[in-house]
Amino acid sequence: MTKSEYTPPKIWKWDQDLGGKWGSLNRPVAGATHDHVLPVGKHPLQLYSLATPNGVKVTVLLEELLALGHSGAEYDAHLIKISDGDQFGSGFVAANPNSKIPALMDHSTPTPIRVFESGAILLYLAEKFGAFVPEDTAGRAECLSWLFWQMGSAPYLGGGFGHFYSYAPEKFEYPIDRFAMEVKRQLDVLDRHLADNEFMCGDDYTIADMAIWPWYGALVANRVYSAAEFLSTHEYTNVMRWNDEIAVRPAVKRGRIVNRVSGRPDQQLHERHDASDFYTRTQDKLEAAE
Ligand SMILES: N[C@@H](CCC(=O)N[C@@H](CS)C(=O)NCC(=O)O)C(=O)O
Repeated sequence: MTKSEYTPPKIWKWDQDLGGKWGSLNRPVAGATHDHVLPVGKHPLQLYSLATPNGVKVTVLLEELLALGHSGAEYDAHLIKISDGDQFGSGFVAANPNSKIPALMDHSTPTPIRVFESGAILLYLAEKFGAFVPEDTAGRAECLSWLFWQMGSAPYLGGGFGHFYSYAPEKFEYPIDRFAMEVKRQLDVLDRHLADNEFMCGDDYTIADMAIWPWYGALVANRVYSAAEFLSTHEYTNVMRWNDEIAVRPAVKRGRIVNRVSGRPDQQLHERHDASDFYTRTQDKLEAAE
């Protein structure tokens, strides 16, 4: 049932503030709005990010690589505040012309390499260190299929369901219904698969889990959009089991607090420049020292 009608004009025109949580931030054009040189820390890898689900994917992988002993995965994680428009600074746009976190610069190569899009960053790092992506053809095909499933599916969860359920200036029945249905279908895809598989690609934890967990794990754990009850996420018992299994990994616990600027102070590490920062520079410690 359509509750309100909108007749689109002949030519769409940009209203500078669409309303809602992100309505005044985005523009219908790309490119930088201001000059800003990105900081560069001491480590080979420089990450420019924020602890949204897309950002967490990368910090979890970096912490997992370090936990495996890959010292070349040491990184500086610089905070990009998207609500302040940091993603439109000239330095960030040079790292990612799409102006979205996360963006990675690899300074370990003769000429620094930029990588943007979280899926591309996961694959780049997994290949660089030969970890968390299967080497055999069949295993690799399965892993990349789920990795790209996430890249194609999560925009329906975030940009579709999450936007209209949480961020839009008003609640509209049609888009909430449409995207709730799609998100429940996606949860069922995951649930059926995880009934027969410990992780997304079988027995081994891979970049496919690292890509999917920050979105769909957070959804069933009610950490995004406060929608667990609305979507009856407790019914997806295999997704819940998989979420719990991943959530307790020490590297995941570290990765998910990097570049986090909300929630409990001890769960916020605004910037990470050294492994010791987890013990000395979380917000609770910084506030106590003031
Ligand atoms: N497909 C991209 C999506 C990245 C993305 O949407 N990032 C959001 C935060 S989760 C962002 O930077 N938004 C800022 C904006 O829209 O201006 C990826 O996976 O890296």
